[in-house]
Amino acid sequence: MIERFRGNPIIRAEDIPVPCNTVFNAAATVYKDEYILLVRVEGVEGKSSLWLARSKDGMKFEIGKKPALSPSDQEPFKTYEKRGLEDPRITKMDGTYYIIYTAYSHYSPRLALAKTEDFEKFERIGLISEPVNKNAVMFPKKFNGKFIRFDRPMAAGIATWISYSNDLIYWGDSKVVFETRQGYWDADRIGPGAPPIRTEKGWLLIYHGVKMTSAGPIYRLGVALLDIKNPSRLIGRSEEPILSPTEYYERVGEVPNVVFTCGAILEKDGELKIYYGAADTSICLVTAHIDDLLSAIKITN
Ligand code: BMA
Repeated sequence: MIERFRGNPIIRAEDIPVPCNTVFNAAATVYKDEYILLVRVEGVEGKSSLWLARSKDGMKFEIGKKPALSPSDQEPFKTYEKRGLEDPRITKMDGTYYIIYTAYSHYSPRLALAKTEDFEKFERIGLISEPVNKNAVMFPKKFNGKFIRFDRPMAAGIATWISYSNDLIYWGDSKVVFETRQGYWDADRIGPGAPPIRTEKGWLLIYHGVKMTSAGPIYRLGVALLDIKNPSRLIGRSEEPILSPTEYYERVGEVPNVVFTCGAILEKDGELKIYYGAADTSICLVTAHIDDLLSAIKITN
């Protein structure tokens, strides 16, 4: 169902114009006639910042000359971004591109939100959760006047939660949407991956699942389907992963056995380009037809 791009990895540390440790976990979107990735680059010292990569075909990317977003020197962000910015996700709504990322500090990770309209100027909106929270994805539309996000408060990392907001700053009415499954590839931890994609059958969410082994965690990707009108209702999810670390570049690297997505782009013909971090070391691409992903869903609700 999934086809790996033959030219993987599409972005490596050597492609960044300054010395860095790794490059991985990128947000993905389309702006004007370009594919845009917002790439997590971990510097040699160990802190991450977010860099822009642009492409005409979604496969060959050009990296910017400097980071688009790096740890802020302005409060209140300064305190909470001291250890870097990680794992961004982009959601487009009414001409604005919202970027949720993980703000990292000695207080542990929390969620932060920024926006841009042109990928030139970026503006921070707020710190939108307490620690520990990660992996937030925003829906590309409002529901009954409210913004919706999924996220993964730590609480052992066992569940995807939904929260609502009127103004993007204050979020609440939080509850669990779905959780880890014993005996499965997503038994020990889960987290939202790419922002939800609208389909005829419901909202398709690509998420990561972790299974612990005696040699450490294995990160895989799977899909979940949520009710189109009420995304807090899970319709079903894939029994099997859609992507597992099997290639050398997914098995070996900074963190072995990891495929981890923060962004996917749906083409007009139904092909989905899924960008993912491989072994926390490079950025790779797979494609899948949206109908095949939908047919992998086992309806449980
Ligand atoms: C998660 C996040 C990701 C990372 C993954 C695998 O907890 O920190 O940034 O890709 O672990 O190491």
